[in-house]
Amino acid sequence: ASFAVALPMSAMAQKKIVLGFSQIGAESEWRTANTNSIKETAAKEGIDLKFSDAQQKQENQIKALRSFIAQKVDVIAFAPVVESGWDTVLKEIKAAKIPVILTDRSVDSKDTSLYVTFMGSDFTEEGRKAGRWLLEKVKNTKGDVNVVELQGTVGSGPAIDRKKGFEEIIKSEPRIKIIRSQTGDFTRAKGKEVMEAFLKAEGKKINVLYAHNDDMAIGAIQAIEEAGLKPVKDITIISVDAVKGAFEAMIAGKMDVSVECSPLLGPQLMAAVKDLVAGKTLPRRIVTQEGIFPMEVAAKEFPNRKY
Ligand code: GYE
Repeated sequence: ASFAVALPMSAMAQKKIVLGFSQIGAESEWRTANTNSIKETAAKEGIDLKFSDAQQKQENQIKALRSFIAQKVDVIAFAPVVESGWDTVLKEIKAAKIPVILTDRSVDSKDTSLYVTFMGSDFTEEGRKAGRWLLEKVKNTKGDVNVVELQGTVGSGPAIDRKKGFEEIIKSEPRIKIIRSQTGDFTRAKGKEVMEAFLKAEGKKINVLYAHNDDMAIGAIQAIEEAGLKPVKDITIISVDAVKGAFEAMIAGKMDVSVECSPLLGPQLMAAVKDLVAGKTLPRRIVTQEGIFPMEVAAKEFPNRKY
């Protein structure tokens, strides 16, 4: 008879929260660290994670979200690859009464009741940090400062905002001009390819590379070296993310600076999921705390880096 009581109780205690998570893909070092953070924390916190990788395609994400509705998960979280085009599926999720947490990137939906919170970085501020670093760098120099820009995925929050924040700051110094700007889709291969085209078109006119992430910057550094030029010395390299690859490049003297964007969202996400299931109210916006790392501090900071 004692079993009859013990079994249902332990079964209840073991009822795990089910979280459906739709990830963008595996396009960068940042993304891999983000995925690892989410998987590790879910396991540690005893959350049953249904993880789906969309390979940088919105249509795959929408399919994954619909399958989470069909599976009746407790909470849905996702990192939207682009900002637009989510209203229909978000309305379906709302009708199924499943709460939604946006992680990393946001959506442009006018109806903000379609999600509970947006958790991630302030990409505009990251762009401003990159711009302020450049202003400081050129303040005692003369002549044109020709910048080429490698943008992230077209239509994505970080690409739109990192461009906007950077431009907002550099417009106070008319010598700084963006002479070419194109997407490298946040990948090394594309970053290298587009930088090769920039070099072919503009050659030695290029003074600065502003890349929206480290992977594209690292690809571009290869292109610069293959063209017989020296990164840092001939072309100033400014990037965003501050992943290990960027620290290695800075320590090797090949990158000037990387603005930090933390991918370690797992702990905050799992805490938010638990709070939601416990009926607590979440803040509408949860911002990640971040810094900026110039090459002078890279060797000292490297041992403290977790991604
Ligand atoms: O900067 C880039 C990644 O959305 C903040 O996506 C993220 C960006 C990150 O591919 O490396």
